Amino acid sequence: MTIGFLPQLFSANRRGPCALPHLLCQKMNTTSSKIRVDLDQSTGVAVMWMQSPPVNSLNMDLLTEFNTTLKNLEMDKSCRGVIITSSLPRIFSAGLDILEMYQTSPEHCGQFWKAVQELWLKLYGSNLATIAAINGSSPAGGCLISIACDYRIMADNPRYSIGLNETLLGIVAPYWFKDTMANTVGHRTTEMALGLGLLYSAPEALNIGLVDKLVSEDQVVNTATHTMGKWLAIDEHARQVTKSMMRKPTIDKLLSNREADIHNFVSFITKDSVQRSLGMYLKMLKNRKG
Ligand code: CO8
Repeated sequence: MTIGFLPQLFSANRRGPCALPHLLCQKMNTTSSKIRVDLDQSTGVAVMWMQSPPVNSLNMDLLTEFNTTLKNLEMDKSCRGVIITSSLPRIFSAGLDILEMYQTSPEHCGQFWKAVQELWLKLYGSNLATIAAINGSSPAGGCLISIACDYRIMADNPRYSIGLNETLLGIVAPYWFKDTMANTVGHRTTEMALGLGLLYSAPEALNIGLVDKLVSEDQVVNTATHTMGKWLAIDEHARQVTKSMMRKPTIDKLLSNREADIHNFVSFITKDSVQRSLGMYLKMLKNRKG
């Protein structure tokens, strides 16, 4: 992971004029094995490309790199906004990697859940302006990443879907998934969406406000970059305080309850009945192929 050098490189000119040679100042491309970052220093906008084939499922490695990347960008004062997208065709993210929760030890499940919490806490509470450029399907944890951002732009393709479909796997979205969804689309829509495990097509997602804009597939990242300009035109302090005012109560609920949430997750996910459901779901995914 090479992003780690960014803060040192840019620390001398945080939010100030660039003292480095012109070309070096304008664009920084950094690549770890699962995330590529393109930071345009002239605009302060970074694009985080998830690149973990086949489906960007959030396993320990991707979660860890995601969290480190976001932390480094957050500390890098030359960065003011982040666009999150996928470099894989047709998939934004398949959500949490089910194999991390299936037939693994309670200790492993606990560490995994802590990393999932960390991702949400960092992203939902980020001081940066954040936009999800959803260029493919985005179930469950993929949807969580999207709704944790400030704004969502999705590819206008009815084959792509987005939603919190946990109940379809026989599992229950935790309260902070539910709260993030309710903060986005309202209580009643969330109740139906979670209860039925609904995955919305892109046009349906726009209709209920789960995403904010649909554009053609090849324009998703460009439009996100253009839209980011609007967010960055707002006074930074005013934007950050407003965001915190809207999100802090939801974040505080988990922060004051993190260990209990991990404990609840581990005791739920390791139940025999839940493990059976996950096993059946994995089998269904494999059979669907044939
Ligand atoms: N985890 C692990 N493996 C996965 C996942 C996943 N989430 N999604 C897909 N895969 C695997 C498939 O099994 C397949 O493996 P293999 O090649 O070995 O057969 C491979 O990835 C490719 O998958 P597909 O062939 O299905 O690829 P497609 O391009 O046809 O479809 C989709 C891509 C639409 C993403 C499809 O794979 C899909 O629907 N995946 C399942 C998505 C899903 O339901 N995710 C939910 C994960 S749970 C979660 O995020 C929140 C959990 C909260 C827990 C709370 C508990 C208290």
